[in-house]
Amino acid sequence: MRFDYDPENIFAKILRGEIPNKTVLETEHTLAFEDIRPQAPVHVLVIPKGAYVSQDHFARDATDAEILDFNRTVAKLCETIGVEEGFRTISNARGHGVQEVPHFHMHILGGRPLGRMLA
Ligand code: D5M
Repeated sequence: MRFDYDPENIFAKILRGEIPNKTVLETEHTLAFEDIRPQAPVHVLVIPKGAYVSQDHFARDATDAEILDFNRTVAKLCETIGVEEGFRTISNARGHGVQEVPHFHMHILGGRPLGRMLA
């Protein structure tokens, strides 16, 4: 598993339009789409369009406009995808975080009581 940016990763292919996705919301800098293996009734992935591997790299290297756009998109999603009663955001990073796709993504999960989970 590599953790430098791999332009052949599956989300880069989605951003280039090479493979389909179920888009929920798209903005100038951000794309949100349904997770292909949903873990809850609502399971949306939010990704920046820029080539950032993980949340720490995004927060460190992205422009203010990208960071604002990403966060406002998350807020908009939380008002529109059916998680008014609560949700969980998760972003896995690198090996110990068991990150599968090396393009920063935030999971938004909801639509049912999620239970207590910190690890
Ligand atoms: O999780 C990566 C997540 O990405 C995992 O929940 C499945 C999802 N995934 C993988 N391929 C696709 C495609 N093609 N469309 C939608 N969702 C996908 P993580 O462990 O956080 O890296």
